[in-house]
Amino acid sequence: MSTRISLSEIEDLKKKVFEAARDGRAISIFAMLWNLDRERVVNEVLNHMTEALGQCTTPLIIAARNGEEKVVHVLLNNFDANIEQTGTVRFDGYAIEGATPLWCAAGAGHYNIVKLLLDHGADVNHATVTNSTPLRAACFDGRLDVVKLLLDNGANVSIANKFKNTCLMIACYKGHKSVVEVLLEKGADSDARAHCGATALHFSAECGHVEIVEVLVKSGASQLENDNRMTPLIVAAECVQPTVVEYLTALPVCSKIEKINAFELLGASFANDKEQYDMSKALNYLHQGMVERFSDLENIVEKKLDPPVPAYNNHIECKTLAEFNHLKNKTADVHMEGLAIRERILGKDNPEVPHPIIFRGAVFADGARFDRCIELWLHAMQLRQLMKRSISKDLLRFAQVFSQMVHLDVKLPVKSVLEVFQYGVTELSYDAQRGNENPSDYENQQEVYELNIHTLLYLLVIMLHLNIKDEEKLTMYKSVYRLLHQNPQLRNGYTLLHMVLDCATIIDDFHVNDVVAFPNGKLCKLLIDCGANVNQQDKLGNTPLHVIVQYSNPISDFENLHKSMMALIQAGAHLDVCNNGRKTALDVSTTGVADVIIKTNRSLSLKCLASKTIKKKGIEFKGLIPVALEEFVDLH
Ligand SMILES: *[C@@H]1O[C@H](CO)[C@@H](O)[C@H](O)[C@H]1NC(C)=O
Ligand SMILES: *[C@@H]1O[C@H](CO)[C@@H](O)[C@H](O)[C@H]1NC(C)=O
Ligand SMILES: CC(=O)N[C@H]1CO[C@H](CO)[C@@H](O)[C@@H]1O
Repeated sequence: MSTRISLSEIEDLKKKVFEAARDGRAISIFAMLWNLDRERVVNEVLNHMTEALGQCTTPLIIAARNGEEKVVHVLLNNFDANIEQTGTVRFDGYAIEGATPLWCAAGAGHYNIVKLLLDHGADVNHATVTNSTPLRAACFDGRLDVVKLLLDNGANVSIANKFKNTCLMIACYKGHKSVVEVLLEKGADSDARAHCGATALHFSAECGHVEIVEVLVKSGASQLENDNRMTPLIVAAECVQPTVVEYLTALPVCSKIEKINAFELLGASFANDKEQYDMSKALNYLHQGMVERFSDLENIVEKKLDPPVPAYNNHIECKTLAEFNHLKNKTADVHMEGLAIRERILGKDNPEVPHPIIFRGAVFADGARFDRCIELWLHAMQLRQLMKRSISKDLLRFAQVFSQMVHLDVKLPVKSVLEVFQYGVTELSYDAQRGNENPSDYENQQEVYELNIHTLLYLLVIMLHLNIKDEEKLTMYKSVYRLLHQNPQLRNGYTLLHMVLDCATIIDDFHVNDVVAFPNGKLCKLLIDCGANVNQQDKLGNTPLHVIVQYSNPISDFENLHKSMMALIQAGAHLDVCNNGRKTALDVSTTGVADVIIKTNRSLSLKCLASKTIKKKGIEFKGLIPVALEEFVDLH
């Protein structure tokens, strides 16, 4: 049976059926659809994707996601909805692309709907775009009943997501012990490795789920190393998980040296952890480590030390119980002992080494010991850049602490400020490389790149506060030149000069905005002195001069306005460059003050006048004059 229906009625129907499915009104759906043409109308309505709240779903998917069992029932039984449709749904703030109704019901823990879908023949292993199966969704959620149901219906425990992260790993990470047990019974491979080389044991050790660690070990899981050469035991010690360390070190397979390393690393981590700082536990485990070294006087395990690290106050680790007892009362030395131990055991190249160094530095900064803070942060930043890891956050952190120092009138260490700036300039060139190596991540890369450009500008403003000697000035100019040479630009084509002259340039609001403000005439001059191109146009064709003449604070901040404009004009900024809207700087100037400065300084060269006329009259010139001149004419 079918009745005629217009296109606009179909559109209306799509909306109404979707809303009814979302809200669980099964009878309405039946009433709306039952006498319509199946082939033409019903299929179209039920396959229609509706976008709402960051999700993109069909009626069946939204009903499964929301747990509307009756709706699912009607859509499957009465209208034969396509059970393998996929859409985008949100779970825990993440957008999941390519999710089937079954995936949604499993992830949201709607047992009856999972059953219904399976009974109707849903593909139990239909994975999302990132290769997450319905079983993985259920493991994440920790719903044992759903997990069992899926497994009984042929779910494959071995399918990993695109990061090679298995169902077992996610259950271990989230701490769902009974799910872990069932997965193991069904033959999940406990030694499978994720992309980072980690096994299920690493994930449970990291999170301190000691009962799961025990289940895994008893089921025969191996203690493998991840890509950072860390065993699950070392991961537990680094993540400050004492119960896991105690359990794993008590196992007969744990060798003496593994035990020593684990105790020392755990103690060292307790001494410098942001969340779990605990001096008495730190001393307790450091002591255990030392006792272990001397537990067999026939076979004493001596410490083999690396050269001392200057940032750690050149601290030398204690090698005997006597030295340890001497160290015990000197809290500050225990902190440095901890940092030295972590670097020795984990290795300089380990990405986990820097974060406690940063924490310790921050504590020094809070106590106004800026010198120690800077030494530690420089060390952490060096370790990161050595391994070509991003130092974006480190740079910003430095800009913040330097700003705080300027604000508090604490003398800035010239050498360190220049050093940080140089690291920043190098980082910017690495950003460009990273962009080329990984074009699929363009948006994120560009975001970080632009953040780094901003941070470098903050550092430049801070450098203007330095009491700088002549030979250091040369170093500074060279670094600024090296920066300009990379021609850093924002997505809108803004150069450093545009940014320095725009009062809308974003300024970090943690201390930095106490010290940094734009426009900044002094910095404008510095950039120009170091070779900045005063006529470079942004994507809208605006030159730096176009930007500064629109400054809305020309009276109260006359000094910056005037200094900037004079610097631009004296450096040869063409007053008559047109932007994409064919407007010169004078045309877009919003204040009389800027007008006056331009007019009193206007002395158009003959070359400029000629170019203006050529463009105005539309005279042919391409190919008729030297290429260098063509560009010049084009500016006008
Ligand atoms: C389960 O998935 C794994 C990994 O994709 C595959 O190698 C294996 O053949 C699958 N098992 C079955 C029974 O389909
Ligand atoms: C270490 O501190 C304890 C109390 O915390 C104190 O009794 C002891 O005398 C101190 N030892 C040294 C060598 O300062
Ligand atoms: C070169 C030149 O004409 N400079 C003038 C620019 O305008 C300022 C006033 O804003 C004058 O003081 C300069 O002499």
